Amino acid sequence: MTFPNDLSRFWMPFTANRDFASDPRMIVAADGMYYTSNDGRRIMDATAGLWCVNAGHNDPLIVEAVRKQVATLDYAPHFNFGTPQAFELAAKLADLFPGGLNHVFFTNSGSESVDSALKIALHYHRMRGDGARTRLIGRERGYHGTGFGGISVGGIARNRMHFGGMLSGVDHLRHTHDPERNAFSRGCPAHGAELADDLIRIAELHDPSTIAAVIVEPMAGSTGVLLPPTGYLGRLREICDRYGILLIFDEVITAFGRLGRTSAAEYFGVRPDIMTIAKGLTNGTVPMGAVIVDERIHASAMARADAPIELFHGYTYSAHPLAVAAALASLETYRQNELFARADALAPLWEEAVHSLRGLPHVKDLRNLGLVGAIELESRPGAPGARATEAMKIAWAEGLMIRVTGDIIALSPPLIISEEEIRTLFGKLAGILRRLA
Ligand code: PXG
Repeated sequence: MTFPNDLSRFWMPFTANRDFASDPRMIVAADGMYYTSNDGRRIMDATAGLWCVNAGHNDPLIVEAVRKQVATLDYAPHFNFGTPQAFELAAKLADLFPGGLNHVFFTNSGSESVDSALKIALHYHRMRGDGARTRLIGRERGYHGTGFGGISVGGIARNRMHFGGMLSGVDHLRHTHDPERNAFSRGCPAHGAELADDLIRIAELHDPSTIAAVIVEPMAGSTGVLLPPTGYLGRLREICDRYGILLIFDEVITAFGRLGRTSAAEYFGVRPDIMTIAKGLTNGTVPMGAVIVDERIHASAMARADAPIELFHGYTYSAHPLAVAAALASLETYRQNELFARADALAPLWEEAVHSLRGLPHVKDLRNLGLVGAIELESRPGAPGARATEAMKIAWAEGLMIRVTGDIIALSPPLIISEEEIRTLFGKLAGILRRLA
């Protein structure tokens, strides 16, 4: 394997580029639960790539589907033309997701899904003659990708602070993290449902009739795994209904089995008006995202359009044939191997394993839900993030890929992980925590 000697040309995303170049972590192959590093080591993937490879790497069904597709139809436009498989995929997704979520708009990433969802929400109100509803509400610590729409409603300061004024008319709910009351909760924390009432404050402040939509991650991932307090999401739904506000669930990481169900909406029994998905849609194999909208939003666009084209929005690669092939095969693999049920069945063992780390050095909080785990560490004085970053580097050296954000280690393995691999993973993590300065 040739090794490039200039690592500065590729400006890496969300990475300490200079630090990486001084000690690169290079991946050259993958299979199932494991990567292969360029020096030939097997690395357990405890993060499903970036929360996307839910069926494990190089799943034979997906590989074969993409291989076949690329040799049959490499690309076709979906502006004014169609491919049968794209309609088939949309119908399958409509069947999979709850209730009235029945119409699918295809994108290429989570970020594009979020921007598309926000635009569809604004369009919906405008077409109904309720065009004063232009405000968008996000939540502190929310992550909705990196487009201008996503960072505007997003609530992670570092992702916003260097990028100017962003969208106007945006406000943010308080986040739900409350370690004083909820540290070391198993599953969803007991305290904090009342934080949903922050939407009442915001609605009354701005006049509810100016608010188009609220977007939240049902389980916040990127910020370091913050679980919704029991009852919180249902309460948010009720308040949205009271004020005529659309509720958008950003399910980019929660859809496709992460919580042991097809979606977090299904897991929590709360139905949004719009859902954004990506990642697990194609098992990470080919970039793809989608927005799934409620029946009445689609029907309204079709009935009230002011031009033959109902929505002036789309991407060159919306429903790209390779992505569609990868998505259809991913759904088939999830179904054949009953992977969502598998995640659900493993969740109790996973929870035990996560909480077995309690009492180890630096461990400030442990959180879990479905096949998601988070280990929050005490920060080193004056050096936030340094301790978890060191844990990530040691883990890599010991054959383990973990994800860190600030001083939180986030775990989200492929849903094919075995009980033995869960034990190995947490055994290694315990060793790393014991040695960490
Ligand atoms: N919404 C949510 C909820 C996400 O988690 C996006 C949108 C954006 O998706 P794209 O495909 O544009 O990246 C995401 C992405 C992490 C991590 O470490 C999470 C994401 C991406 C990279 C890292 O938690 N989520």
